[in-house]
Amino acid sequence: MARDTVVFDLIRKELERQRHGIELIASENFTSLQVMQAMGSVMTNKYAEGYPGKRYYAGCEIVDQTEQLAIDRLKQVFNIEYANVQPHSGAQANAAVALAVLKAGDPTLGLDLSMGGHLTHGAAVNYSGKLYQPHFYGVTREEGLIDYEMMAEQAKKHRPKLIFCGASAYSRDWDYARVRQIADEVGALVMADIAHPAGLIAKKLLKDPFDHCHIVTSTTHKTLRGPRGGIIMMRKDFENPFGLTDVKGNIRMMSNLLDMAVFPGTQGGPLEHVIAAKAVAFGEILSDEFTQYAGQVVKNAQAMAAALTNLGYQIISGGTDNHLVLIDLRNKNISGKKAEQALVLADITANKNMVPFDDKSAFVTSGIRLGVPAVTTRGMKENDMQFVVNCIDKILMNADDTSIINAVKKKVNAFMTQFVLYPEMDA
Ligand code: DSN
Repeated sequence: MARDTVVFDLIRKELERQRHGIELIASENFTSLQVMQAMGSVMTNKYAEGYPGKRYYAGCEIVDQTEQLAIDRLKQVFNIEYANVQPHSGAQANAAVALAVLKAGDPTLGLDLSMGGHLTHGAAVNYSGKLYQPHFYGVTREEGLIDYEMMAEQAKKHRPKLIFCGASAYSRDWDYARVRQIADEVGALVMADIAHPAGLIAKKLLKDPFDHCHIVTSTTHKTLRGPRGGIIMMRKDFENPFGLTDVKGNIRMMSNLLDMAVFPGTQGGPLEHVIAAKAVAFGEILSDEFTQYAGQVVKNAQAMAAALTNLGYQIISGGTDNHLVLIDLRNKNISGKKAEQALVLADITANKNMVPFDDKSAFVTSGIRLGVPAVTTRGMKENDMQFVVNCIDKILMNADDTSIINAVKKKVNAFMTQFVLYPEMDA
């Protein structure tokens, strides 16, 4: 077969883009080379419907071992008793949980998307908003903190079967004990979606959701720095407090219900090449090097928040406990859309984001979300955050000035040469 130069040329260009730019999308990161090597391996050739030791295809002896290794390592990472590593993504993990614990039309309660919530926690355009009956809580107008009073009121009013906690644009930690208390009062299960802060939770830099939440889901490619994918976890695999049943009406352990909801419930053959890469990433997370990395992520986010605040930027909730900040740009007279577009011209990648009580649409927005997991992987430390913030400020204050944007872009590209990315790979 002739080499597909068209596709590989695009891959080379993407490598160059990643090398030259400052990556501040809070949900992105750079995996290790060995994670990508596992992903780009012969494991992609294998069909393996089922689970280790219980497959519908022959020849699964080796993929059984990599999948079991991924499960065992993930259990060690979070000190848990149940893990399913097959979900293709965070959305797939959440769909499987919903299928396992909800019936069509059941009420749910989650953080409103416009307040920093996740699409799969009940948004009207998502399956979670179409198949179930979603209700929402938000953040407080004054502090920008999760409004647990509202959560409790909504729970009493709508009696959800499942309460989601977790966010995609929230810079503070969660009171999981409070969420569980609210859920217990109305007979709901709690699912924490830790896709964003999972790597920090793994290293005990944030509160542990497993003590209070029945089920925990995550992606594997954000702060966990693994391949793109999803996971479902529980600290104990026997909890089924509400006697949930399988399709035949049999009460089953929650672990069985979740496994069945992933396969055959919502997925067919697992991506064994991605699962092998997850195993590699989970092994990396167990290392001291990752402990240092996670600590540096928090330090960098706090340094970035301080530098932004010094320049008059309004950070929702006034600061950060995790890896990101959400900035309300209204006092700077620039929309999130315009900010995103101007920054990318200078090779700084970030995403526009609605802020709580936003008066602009999701396509325009008043805010921008900045995250540091990727630049921390590149090797940036606290003192580098001032340079990054100065570049952002220069762009946002001169968003229509092409010559200033070009000058900043040159500085950005020169700055990034010191943070080598994938030196083993050809340009
Ligand atoms: N869309 C992902 C994010 O950027 O946060 C997950 O919600």
